[in-house]
Amino acid sequence: MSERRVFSGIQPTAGSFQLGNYLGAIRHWVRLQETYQAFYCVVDLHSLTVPQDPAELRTATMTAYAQILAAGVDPARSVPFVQSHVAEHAQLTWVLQGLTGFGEASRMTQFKDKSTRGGAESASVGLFTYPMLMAADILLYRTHAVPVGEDQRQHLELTRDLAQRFNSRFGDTFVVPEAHIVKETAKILDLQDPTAKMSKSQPGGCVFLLDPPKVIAKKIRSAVTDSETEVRFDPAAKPGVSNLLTILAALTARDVETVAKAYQGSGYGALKADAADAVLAFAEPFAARVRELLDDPGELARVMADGAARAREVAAPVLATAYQRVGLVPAG
Ligand code: AQP
Repeated sequence: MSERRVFSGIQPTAGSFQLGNYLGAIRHWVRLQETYQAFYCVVDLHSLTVPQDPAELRTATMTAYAQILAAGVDPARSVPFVQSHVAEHAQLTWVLQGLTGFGEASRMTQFKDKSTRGGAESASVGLFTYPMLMAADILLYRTHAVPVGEDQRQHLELTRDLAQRFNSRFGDTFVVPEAHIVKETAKILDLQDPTAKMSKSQPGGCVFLLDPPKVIAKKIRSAVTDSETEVRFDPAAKPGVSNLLTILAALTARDVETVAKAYQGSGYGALKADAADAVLAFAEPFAARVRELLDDPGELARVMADGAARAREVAAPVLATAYQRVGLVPAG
């Protein structure tokens, strides 16, 4: 097994992962566990940066964990765990907050977007310090590569800056991680507004993988395209059609140009129908596997606890080193 490590996380805030989460991130998690020491995390603490119903959050966390396993993350090949089970994440965050400039954090576009959506005054301080928690997640595992979608690139840059800053002030402690962004699927677009990324907070144009098959198929069949009829991969001029081609190509393991050629002369209807079929061919067995895992909560909790214990084995000594280097006196 390689000494190189990969880390990534996903929020449990919706009842179901959306297609962008799967294509942009989790699919790559599954692949990378074959060649890296892999740590994958349901980042429940990140979800607390916006209001949550406690019972819903508990259910969403169990469901998110089941979805990671159902997607192919294998506890025998990787370490899947829940962020709040490893207290070191919150502890290192505090140290990193002390190293982050207020102006630097203010430039994070995700904070600007999310805080303006609900009114800047009502945005939590947690939403502001979200990227430092993400940096702590990654740095605790001395991570080399972080598979994420394009929307996380800026947070990754901040993580790299914080690692370098810490290392140069206090001595070499953290690995400076690289973003692992697979260009083709880095930004799956909203089906109703193909200028925006697919996102659970815009449910109209978002495919939730655990939704009933009919709902999924209908959303894809009614995807916004354009007033032409020619199927062509041209993200700038034809974002809706190109998005459908990207989805279909990724799910059928083909090159996007090859897929586009197959629809020359056949119009948008056939493309939409095949994209819907491809999504369902993944989503239906995925949902069945999620249900199976959730039907045995005792076993799921056991796997979770095992993941947390293995994560802590790596995170605890890294946190202890960081605490010691910044001058905190050890407890005993
Ligand atoms: N549309 C997308 N295309 C490609 N990758 C995406 N990711 C999210 N949306 C897309 C990637 O999924 C991983 C998990 O992201 P997250 O935990 O930040 O999920 P999220 O932000 O809760 O997902 P949403 O739907 O995007 O939520 P909101 O509406 O809150 O913004 C990450 O690697 C992310 O890049």
